[in-house]
Amino acid sequence: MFGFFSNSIKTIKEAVTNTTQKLVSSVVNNIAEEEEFSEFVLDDMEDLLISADLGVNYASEIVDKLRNQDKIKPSVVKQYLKSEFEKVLNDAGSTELNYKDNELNTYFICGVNGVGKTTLIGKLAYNFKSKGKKVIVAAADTFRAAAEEQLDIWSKRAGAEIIRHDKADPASVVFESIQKAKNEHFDVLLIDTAGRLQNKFNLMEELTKIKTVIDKNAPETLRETMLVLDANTGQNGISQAQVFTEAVNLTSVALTKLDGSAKGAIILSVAKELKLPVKLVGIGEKMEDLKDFNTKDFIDALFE
Ligand SMILES: Nc1nc2c(ncn2[C@@H]2O[C@H](COP(=O)(O)OP(=O)(O)OP(=O)(O)O)[C@@H](O)[C@H]2O)c(=O)[nH]1
Ligand SMILES: [Mg+2]
Repeated sequence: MFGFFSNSIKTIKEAVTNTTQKLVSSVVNNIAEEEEFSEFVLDDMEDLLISADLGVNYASEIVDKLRNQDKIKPSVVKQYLKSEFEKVLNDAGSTELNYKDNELNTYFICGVNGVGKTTLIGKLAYNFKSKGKKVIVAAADTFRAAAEEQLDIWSKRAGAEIIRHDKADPASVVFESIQKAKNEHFDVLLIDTAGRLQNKFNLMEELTKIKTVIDKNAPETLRETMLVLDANTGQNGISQAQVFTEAVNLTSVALTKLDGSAKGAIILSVAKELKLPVKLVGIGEKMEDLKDFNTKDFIDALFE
């Protein structure tokens, strides 16, 4: 286990309290005392899962497995959901953040506007720095001046270096950052990108250009192409992800704003629909509020 990002005093259990309520407690409370999985009970269960943001397809798949079988009774619905969710998360692949010692490790971070990309980069920079790593951030969101300023503040706070050129071409900022990171033997390069372009086509074109620069100049250093999703967007996040997958080859997801969200079921949808593991979770606005995602801890937190 990489184990870099577990310093926060807040726990995963606190962060998923509302999700637990919606996704597990409400189903168990409404279903567990029924005699059998009648059509009526199954419909009820499906509605509850959908309203917990599990996604229509996945909710109906779960319910279909319970139809016309006599082995599983409503009294064991909690255990059933637990093993179902565990399997889906395990099938999506390792949740460990890729990292190699004594090499440059590049993290390409993308996502739509406001999801928490720059904050995540600040948190990553801080966490890597506090483990003694040499960190540089590339301000490849040159779309709005305030974005670079914001990243500058985060990187100073974390003690990381930054490459920024107001209004420059994002791909050229990334190129320069890669050269510096390689020449000066940095351990970590974090690439912040724009979310707010006039339209999706422009954004995807820009990300594709950045990806090409990485592929040409430092393919062996790319550890994660990570999509940042805001937990509160729920199922909307899944369609966002599909667009990004077409532009860049995503390897993992960071889920932000899980604190207080009741839509943590998105983690299961990401695993199920996109076959991508969630590797990091944001549980607040502070530098320490970042956690490694771990399937066992998440399942334990959901099911006590
Ligand atoms: N509660 C909470 N707030 C968060 C978390 N992560 C980010 N935020 C807040 O979300 C807002 C947007 O964060 P940014 O990091 O600026 O998002 P961004 O994706 O870089 O946005 P653009 O650059 O506009 O695309 C800020 O107010 C952050 O403080 C989190 O894990 N929990
Ligand atoms: Mg930003």
